[in-house]
Amino acid sequence: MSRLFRCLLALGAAAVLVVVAACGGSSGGSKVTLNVSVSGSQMTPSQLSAHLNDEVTLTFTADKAEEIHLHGYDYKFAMKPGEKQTKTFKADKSGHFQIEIEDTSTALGFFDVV
Ligand SMILES: [Cu+2]
Repeated sequence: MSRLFRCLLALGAAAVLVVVAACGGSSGGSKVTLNVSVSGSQMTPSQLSAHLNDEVTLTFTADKAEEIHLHGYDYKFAMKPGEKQTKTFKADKSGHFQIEIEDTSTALGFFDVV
């Protein structure tokens, strides 16, 4: 293998790394809309996700009067049957956060920020 060829290979690998880093950096900061419905102990969809620094608009509807708690961000949604509750926030904490019906500690699903 010639020195020139090895050098070109190294440059190619470096270029790939730069592109990957650029894509990773631009994945946050988008607007993400999550519409979630809760029926009994079922949340649909049950797995929510966003990228770090996305602007998330999270809207819940529920079939009962209950408090829905998003752990980690510690947001509480006071639900009434059929009424929407919305919160818009910046996903500035990464992690795997549980969503539950607070009064009964019923696990509904997760909000992942990656
Ligand atoms: Cu809770």
